[in-house]
Amino acid sequence: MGVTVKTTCPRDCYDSCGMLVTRKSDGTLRVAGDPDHPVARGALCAKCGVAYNGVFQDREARLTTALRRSGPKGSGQFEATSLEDAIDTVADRLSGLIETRGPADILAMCYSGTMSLLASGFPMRFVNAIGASEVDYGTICNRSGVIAWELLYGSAQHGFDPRTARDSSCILVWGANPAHSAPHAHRHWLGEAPGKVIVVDPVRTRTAADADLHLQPRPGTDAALAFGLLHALEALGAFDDAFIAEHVVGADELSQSIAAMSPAKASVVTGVAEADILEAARWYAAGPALVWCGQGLQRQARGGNIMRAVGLLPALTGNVGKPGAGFYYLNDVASRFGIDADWLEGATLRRESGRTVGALDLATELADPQGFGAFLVWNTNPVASAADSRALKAALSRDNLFVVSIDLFLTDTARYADIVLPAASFLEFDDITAGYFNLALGAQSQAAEPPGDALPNQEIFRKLAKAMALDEPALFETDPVLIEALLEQAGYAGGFAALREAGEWRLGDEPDIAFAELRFDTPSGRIEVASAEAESMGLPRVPDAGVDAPPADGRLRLLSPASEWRLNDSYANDPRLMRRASTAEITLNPADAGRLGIESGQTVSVSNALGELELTAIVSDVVLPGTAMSYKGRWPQLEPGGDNLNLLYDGAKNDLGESSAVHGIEVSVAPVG
Ligand SMILES: Nc1nc2c(c(=O)[nH]1)N[C@H]1C(S)=C(S)[C@@H](COP(=O)(O)OP(=O)(O)OC[C@H]3O[C@@H](n4cnc5c(=O)[nH]c(N)nc54)[C@H](O)[C@@H]3O)O[C@H]1N2
Ligand SMILES: Nc1nc2c(c(=O)[nH]1)N[C@H]1C(S)=C(S)[C@@H](COP(=O)(O)OP(=O)(O)OC[C@H]3O[C@@H](n4cnc5c(=O)[nH]c(N)nc54)[C@H](O)[C@@H]3O)O[C@H]1N2
Ligand SMILES: [Mo]
Repeated sequence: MGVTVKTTCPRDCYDSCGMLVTRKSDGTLRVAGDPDHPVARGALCAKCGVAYNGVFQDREARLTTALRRSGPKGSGQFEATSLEDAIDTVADRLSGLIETRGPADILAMCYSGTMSLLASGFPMRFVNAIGASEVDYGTICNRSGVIAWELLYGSAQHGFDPRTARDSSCILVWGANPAHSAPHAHRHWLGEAPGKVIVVDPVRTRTAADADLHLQPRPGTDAALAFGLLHALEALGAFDDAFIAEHVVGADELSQSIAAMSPAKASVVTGVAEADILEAARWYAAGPALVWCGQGLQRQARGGNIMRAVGLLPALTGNVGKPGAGFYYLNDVASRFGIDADWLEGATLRRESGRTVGALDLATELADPQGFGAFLVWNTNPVASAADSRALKAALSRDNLFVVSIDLFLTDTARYADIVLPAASFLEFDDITAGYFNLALGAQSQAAEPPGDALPNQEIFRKLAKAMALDEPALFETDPVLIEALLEQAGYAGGFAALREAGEWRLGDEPDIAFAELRFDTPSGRIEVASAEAESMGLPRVPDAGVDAPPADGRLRLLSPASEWRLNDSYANDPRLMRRASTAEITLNPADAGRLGIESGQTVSVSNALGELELTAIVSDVVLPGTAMSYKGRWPQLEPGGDNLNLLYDGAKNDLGESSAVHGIEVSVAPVG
């Protein structure tokens, strides 16, 4: 065994685990959880443990050279080419478009592949400097939740410090499934929290099964549940009138809707037993109490309103600004440490505004023959993850669209590229991680050389800038210079050498209390449960208790949440994980399965106006009647029919921020044969 380095997982995950990476005598790496890391505690989650020791190190699966398309788009026919030639081709094409049609003709898209600071932030300097158009990637994930919490509290990214759970008597987990999406937080943080755990989820997830109380509403009915809880909390005397008077704007405008939604009525509307609503209210009322609002929750047709309704609980009960109280949606950890993201991303380099395109409009936008001339995509695989995947494939096939994909693997998106550039994995370069749950910066330390010609995103963009003869010095700053500058912004003594040694740096020894000063970055400086800003956006001033109608005509509401065996669509090509989740499944309630004549293990057709998929049925009462579930994250090219379930999502947006409503799609299910 050779040297061991400490590094940190940069995936799009709440956990941000510390890892130990040891080089074995055969040159391969052993990647394991760091026993000294407070989150990892010596273990990786199953998916990362397998993939980092598997497909991430598999030279056959990894891209090791640049590729130039040699067959029709989507055919997967490429020839290897030198990195220099490939970069020159891209540079010529982009420079030509900038000259003839302007930089807005180039559409850039990136998201969550590697989220460490340089790998995700530095490429934006290039995008800003050339003035390209951008995909607003948040629209595919959490944009409306972000806006909802901003309307209320002035920030969506200033959640509670997880360490404050020790002071809390109740944690309300609403529409999140950490058993899948944050396995370490589920096992250790939630598992060891002294308070009661309540989970609100239409699915009896493992998180829900492990909780003290599971409220199981019909999908899209959460706002009524929130108002029912508020009604019960008021009746218990749990509203904090002094807090409301001083720190909340517009509480009186909610009185009628709260009064109208008795727990008995909420029970009828949501399907949750009245006694459970009352029990949940008592536990939350005991306080101090925390609310963790999942990101999946906003992906409902009225997800923005739901978020705003759930956000009323801390405000009206005064569960803000003190130990053990608060809400969490996301934490902008980098800014909590004083890191200047605008500097890293080169915001001031932008001279031309470019266009912003919603992720759900991607297929439509790229299909337009008069539209974009180039599509530059890295750190994301939209053919697997975005809406209307068949239309997107057709749009990417357009003759006069030049597509460049940068990835570790030949993804479904890369298959439509004219030029594919090979990216290094996080194990192959230094960086800094700043997750979105725990308040810590982590060292991402290089443990191996990238295979072949693969390079970190930031180096690829430096080469591209050079080939395009751009002269902005900020485009060429080196990784060591950037890393030291970021640590200096954060005030970390000792620089990267010290962080590499320590593995991570927590924000203080005691929990950081969010909003301790009770000042909010809203127009009024207070919590705005009634919001003029919302009104100016064409939204109701206050959230309401409205719910979605259940699907008609025997159709089922299809939820597609995070899988235990995938990280978004990453790892879908790992052979061992493919065996763990070999066929795409759909879970159906016994009542629906009985009505449709379906048994567990049977192949079923799942369809709507967009098309049809064949999936394997699992019959289980973990889902409610009228609801079906199939996990996201499969690679279309590895499925028998060549599609994953985003074939069935037309890109319908929810009520706030042009954001995803993917958990609102409806399908018909029938036995095959
Ligand atoms: N049906 C359905 N669809 C969904 C969702 C859902 O709930 N249901 N959820 C949505 C959500 S929340 C999200 S965030 C999106 C995420 O969707 P994606 O952004 O597509 O998913 P990821 O797996 O995070 O990232 C993808 C790609 O980044 C590549 N990558 C990893 N590291 C690097 C690197 O260092 N450099 C480069 N260049 N590439 C790298 C990976 O190989 C992978 O191909 O999916 C959305 N799609
Ligand atoms: N293993 C794994 N971890 C991941 C990811 C992954 O793909 N796999 N993805 C990462 C990303 S990008 C994100 S955004 C997060 C997402 O992780 P989470 O925030 O946990 O979100 P989801 O998995 O989309 O959905 C969470 C839960 O919301 C429930 N839900 C759906 N509709 C409703 C509703 O109407 N009401 C209520 N109350 N609940 C509802 C679903 O049943 C699901 O159990 O996870 C991250 N972590
Ligand atoms: Mo996401």
